[in-house]
Amino acid sequence: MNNKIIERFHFITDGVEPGAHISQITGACEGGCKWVQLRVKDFDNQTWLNTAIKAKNITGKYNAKLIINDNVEITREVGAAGTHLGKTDMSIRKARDILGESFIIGGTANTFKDIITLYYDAPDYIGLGPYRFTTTKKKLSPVLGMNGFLSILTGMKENNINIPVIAIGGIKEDDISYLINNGLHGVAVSSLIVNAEDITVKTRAILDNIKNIKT
Ligand code: TZP
Ligand code: MG
Repeated sequence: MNNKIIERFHFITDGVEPGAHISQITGACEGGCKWVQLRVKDFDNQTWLNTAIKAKNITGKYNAKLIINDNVEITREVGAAGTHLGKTDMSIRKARDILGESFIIGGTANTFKDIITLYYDAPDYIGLGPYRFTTTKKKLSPVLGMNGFLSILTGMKENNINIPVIAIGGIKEDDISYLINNGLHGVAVSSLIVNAEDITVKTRAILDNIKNIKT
């Protein structure tokens, strides 16, 4: 069985070229990141697989988990830690049938209804968002903000739904402790890291900040 600990900090890659994803992963891992989601868009399957193999080699060296966005086959083929499935991707249930219990499977939610639907398929974590508007994702769901997050988290508590929730979408450095102090298990960020002047330095600073949060 893989270790299925859900980290508080998830880095999501973004870029047009495979090389961009790879250098981002190297930079984030060098800064101590233990959870990397490879999120590629419009790669042909072979390029995607080759990129995932490289990503697995790097994350493996740093003992970081690799999560493949929206591709159960590549997840299995490269021996990634797991996969993340969006609202229009394969269902969690189907992915679980294919991957079994040892892989991490995460799902995306934008509403409390999404959470209920996911709950029956028992994902290992839920990515909830967007917190703010972001240009990183096309076809963005409605922005939730803290009020949206709090009402969904309250609904989960009232219904005894106990799944780690990771905030996503437009998250800035100063939001992180606020989000975690308000019941989010952690955060998933892309542009905050991708656009950093020095990815390694930025990652390290964020992780230090998270380590000092008293929940
Ligand atoms: N899903 C909802 S928002 C988002 C995804 C994949 C992108 C998050 O990226 P950023 O750059 O941190 O806003
Ligand atoms: Mg998807």
